[in-house]
Amino acid sequence: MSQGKVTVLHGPNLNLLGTRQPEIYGYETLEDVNNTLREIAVLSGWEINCFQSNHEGALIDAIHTARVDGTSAIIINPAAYTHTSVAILDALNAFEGKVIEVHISNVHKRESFRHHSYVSLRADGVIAGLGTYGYQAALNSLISESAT
Ligand code: CA2
Repeated sequence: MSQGKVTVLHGPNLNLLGTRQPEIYGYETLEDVNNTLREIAVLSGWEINCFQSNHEGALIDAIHTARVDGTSAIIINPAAYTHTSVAILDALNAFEGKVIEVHISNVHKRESFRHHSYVSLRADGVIAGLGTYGYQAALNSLISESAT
C-alpha cells in the first residue's frame, strides 16, 4: 500500500522541454523532470504516474482516470490550455483530491494573455517561475502535507 498516489500531467508542447527556448524553460528534458519526480516519490513510498499530451481531450481523460483509480493528488502544467480550457477546469472540478498547478516560467512576467488561468480557479496551490524545480516543490509539498 503506497503512502499516496500522484498523477503528473504535462500539457501541449512540453514534450519539447530541453530542446528549444532554454532561456525560458531551461535545459532539462521532460524525461529528466519525470525521472527526478519518480525518485522523490519512490523514496517517500508514493506511487506516481506521469503523462504528457498535446491533446486537450487526452488530458481530460487522464483527469477522469485519476478520479477513479485512487489518485490522491494531481500536479498539472496545462501549458497553453491554462489560459483557454474551461474543459480542463471542469474535469479538475470533478476530481476530489489535491490539485497543484505548476508553470516553469513566471507567467505573470510574460504576455498579458498568460496572466489568466482557468485552472487556478480549482488549484489548491500554484507555483510559477521556479523553473522545472517547481514540479519538485509541488511533489514535496504533497508528501510533507500527507505526513502531518
Ligand atoms: O511556464 C509554463 O510552464 C507554461 O505553462 C508553458 C507553456 C505556456 O503556454 C504557458 O503560458 C506557461 C508553453 C509550453 C511550451 O513548452 C516548450 C518547451 C520547450 C520548447 C518549446 C515549448
